[in-house]
Amino acid sequence: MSGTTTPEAGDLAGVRAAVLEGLGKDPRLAGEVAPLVRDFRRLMMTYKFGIDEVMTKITVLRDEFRHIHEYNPIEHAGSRLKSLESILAKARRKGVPLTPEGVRAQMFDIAGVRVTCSFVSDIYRVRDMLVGQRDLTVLEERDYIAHPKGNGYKSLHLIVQVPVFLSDRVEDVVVEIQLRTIAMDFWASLEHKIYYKYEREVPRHLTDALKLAADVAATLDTTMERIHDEVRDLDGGAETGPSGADTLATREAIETFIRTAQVTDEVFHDRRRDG
Ligand code: 0O2
Repeated sequence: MSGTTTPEAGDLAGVRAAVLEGLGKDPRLAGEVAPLVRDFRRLMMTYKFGIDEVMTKITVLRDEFRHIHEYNPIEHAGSRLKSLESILAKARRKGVPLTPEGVRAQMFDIAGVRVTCSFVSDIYRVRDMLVGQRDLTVLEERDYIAHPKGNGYKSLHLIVQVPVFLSDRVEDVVVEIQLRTIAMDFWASLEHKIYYKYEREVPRHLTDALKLAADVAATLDTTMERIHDEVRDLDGGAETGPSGADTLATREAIETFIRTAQVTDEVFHDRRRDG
């Protein structure tokens, strides 16, 4: 979720330039652009309100957890509104009509909210709390944790719809919520930077290394959650401390993590050396 901006209220020139760019800079279309610019600005504003609605929900959950419970599943929450330039570029790439209606009907990641959690189980916990809210409708769920992408990408994506109450109407706004662990987020940020640095043509040894790093990140997630569970059980008042099975499971998780990290490091160096 980078390279994105919120259009400023007075930034008409920027919006106009982006729309013209999206229309292929055809000077004959210049006269027709003004109403489109106005419609796009309005569209972007409603997406921003959609983000505000979802962020309020996340903030409420986070603050409530902070005050009432001893543990908070939400580490960090952020948002971004895709820039008009990115929207038009993606619309062109995917053959989406360059109209507010076309964009609204076929692009679901214009408004984005990202929630970072400590553990995988927290992701599903936050998901359940969100989808249980009656004014939030889930249109689609993409579970890239249960089914990671080929490059190693993991996250849980929810495409949701929230009502936004405007002065003269209620508009249902689509927002993409991405839920990740810290390790998944670390991986995705680096992969995203590399992807754009190489303009989508990433050298093979780097895609291989990223795939291996995704495995390490996944085992780190498992190990950290295992350790956390064992300590939580201890805090839960178990007088005898963690059971033998708990301790064994934690030890096995740590050993798996160390093995995965070692193998990954060796494979990465071998592949780099072999070109
Ligand atoms: P940015 O800069 O984050 O906004 P689709 O054609 O609908 O199947 P689409 O539209 O890519 O595919 O949807 P998907 O898979 O849900 O991806 C939407 C967003 O998820 C992306 O937005 C990224 O934020 C994130 N994402 C998905 N796949 C990857 C990946 O392989 N690596 C990383 N780092 N992020 C990913 P944008 O617009 O690509 O980027």
